[in-house]
Amino acid sequence: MEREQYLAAIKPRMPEKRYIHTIGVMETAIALAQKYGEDVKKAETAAILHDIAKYADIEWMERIVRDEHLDSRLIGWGSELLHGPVGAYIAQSEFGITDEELLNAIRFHTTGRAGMSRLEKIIFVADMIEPNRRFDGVDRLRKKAQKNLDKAISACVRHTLAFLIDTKQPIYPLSIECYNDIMNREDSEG
Ligand code: DGI
Ligand code: FE
Ligand code: FE
Repeated sequence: MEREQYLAAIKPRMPEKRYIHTIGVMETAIALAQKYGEDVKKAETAAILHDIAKYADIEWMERIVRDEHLDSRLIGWGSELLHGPVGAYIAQSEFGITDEELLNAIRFHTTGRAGMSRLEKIIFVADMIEPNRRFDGVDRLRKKAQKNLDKAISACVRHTLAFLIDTKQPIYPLSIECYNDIMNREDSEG
């Protein structure tokens, strides 16, 4: 499927604001893919579909987790944690996407995970720094993304975890594994 077809498919599934965010993620992901030598088309498609499940019914999403044997730890965590894994399921079942790299970029876009691929990092970072995002520190993250993808993902993951701790929210196991993996790599790189 082409860009315009994917965009037409997601538009009715989300409010205008989320659609504008998605366009921002798409443009940012394409630019990062070009900069870091990643498949531009894959980055484009993953970005367009990354939040497709954001407004899906939570009971339906939990049913998908059970029926499709997704990560069973997801039950009870709510739509913020469900929409990535369920989004990957929709990409596969409704849009016929079979590329595991592309599906993983959608699946892990909220939490990250240990051993993220370049495409996963690009989608995670693009989601945080797209032009419509406004929060303290976003400009520093945007500058890092222009310089070094590994430094950018490190800063983005640390920013998310610091925010979760500040706002007293529980941290999903994959988010912690992602953080530990990045810190261990930085340690071994000196
Ligand atoms: O869907 P978006 O709003 O574009 O962004 P997202 O999918 O990266 O994140 C959605 C929300 O999930 C965001 O408010 C941060 C939150 N989040 C990310 N990791 C965790 C988390 N929430 C909890 N409770 N635990 C996590 O580990
Ligand atoms: Fe999301
Ligand atoms: Fe998003």
